[in-house]
Amino acid sequence: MTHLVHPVSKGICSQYDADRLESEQRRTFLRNSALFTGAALTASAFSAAPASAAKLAVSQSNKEMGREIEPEAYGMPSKFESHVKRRRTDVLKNKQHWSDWSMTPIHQQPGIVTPNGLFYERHHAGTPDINPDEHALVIHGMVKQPLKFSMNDLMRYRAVSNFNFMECSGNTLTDWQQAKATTVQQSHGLLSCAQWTGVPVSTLLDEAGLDPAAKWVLFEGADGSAHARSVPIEKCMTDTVLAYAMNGEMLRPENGYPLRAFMPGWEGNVCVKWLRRIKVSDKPWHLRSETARYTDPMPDGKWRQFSMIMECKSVITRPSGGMMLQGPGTYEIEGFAWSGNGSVKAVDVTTDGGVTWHQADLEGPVLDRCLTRFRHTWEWKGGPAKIASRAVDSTNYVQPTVADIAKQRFTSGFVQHHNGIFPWSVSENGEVKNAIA
Ligand SMILES: Nc1nc2c(c(=O)[nH]1)N[C@H]1C(S)=C(S)[C@@H](COP(=O)(O)O)O[C@H]1N2
Ligand SMILES: [Mo]
Repeated sequence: MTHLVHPVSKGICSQYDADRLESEQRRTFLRNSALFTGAALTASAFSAAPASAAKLAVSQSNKEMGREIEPEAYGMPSKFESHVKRRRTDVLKNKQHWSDWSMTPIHQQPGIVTPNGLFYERHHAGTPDINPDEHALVIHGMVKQPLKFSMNDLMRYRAVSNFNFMECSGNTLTDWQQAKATTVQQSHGLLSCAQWTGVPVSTLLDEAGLDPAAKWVLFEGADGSAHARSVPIEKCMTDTVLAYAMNGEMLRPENGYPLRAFMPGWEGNVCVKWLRRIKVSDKPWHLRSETARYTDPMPDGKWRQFSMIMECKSVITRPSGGMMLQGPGTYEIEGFAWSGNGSVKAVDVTTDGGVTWHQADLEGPVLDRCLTRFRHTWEWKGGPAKIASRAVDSTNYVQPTVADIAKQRFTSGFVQHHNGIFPWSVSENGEVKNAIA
């Protein structure tokens, strides 16, 4: 008989989770209660323990009053989940606290929504603390009537709410030619997904009255870097939102409170935080962030500018780097797929290094320019294996390998827009490692 092992039999989140294993001792009671739940939920496919072993003693918490409630506080996650947090990369060493990346633990995220406290962060000059009562947004340049809005003004307009991923164009950039990141949080954690609420910028541009010659729009932030980007007018008139809320609450200061630009499917860098100014023009500005940075080197020595779209990509989040498989048996391979050009049409999974591919199941909802979960059940026989996923989007674009990308553009050094297929190796003893090269 195959030795069946399933995540729910050893811990609620993941039996492979290194962070969780570290502090396993403290959590014996949690594991015991999970054992029962797991067996009950998955009895047919993954019996965790025979019914006789699941005899449930009355727990101590049944015999006493619980902790006093805090009826008027902001709710926080369980103290037993404190290992689930954003992290810096281990690959790049950083000695200051103003410009950095703070990465989402995507391997610990069930469903498609990233909680606000775990949403990735990228700052160029720290976080300003802006009082919304004093904040103003100005629209000027090639418009009939320049306009100035307070936050109260903005919140009187009809808002939209959409689920969309956001990804930094630098996501995965440490791992083009060599395996550097040890976990999927480090290799793919500049990626998150939220329901964004705000006012379509087209509403405000229409009100200001666009000059017929208008072609580009500047978005500028109120932070110490005065971060700014030029965006084509078409993107503004179709789906750009001036977001003030995500996942049902106002933005956190770190994500741009009280107002940011959000451009579905485009690189995080154009989603200017702490937005204070929108200027309309007939040409782009060619700012530092559009010449020295956020451009892509091409083989002919030229640099590609304004490569805003985050193309179709996917990654297996479980099992992934740093995890351990606990012996041969049935494993649920899962991960995320997404595309800045539309929705995810299909995801294939290989467990033999790309010799054969199997179509994975997509977990609903499958939304436009949104994280989409995929799942594939795998019988691990115990030998060395190489697992990877490959996504196809609604335009029929197929996620490329790094070798495919290298045929079109430069891929060594800290180059952006790495959407290549990302393999993990599984060794005979169950250790999972980055296998990009
Ligand atoms: N004003 C301002 N906007 C900004 C940035 C910044 O440093 N300042 N960083 C950009 C980058 S590179 C990214 S990837 C996203 C990150 O947004 P987040 O921190 O909410 O995840 O914001 C963009 N907008
Ligand atoms: Mo970014």
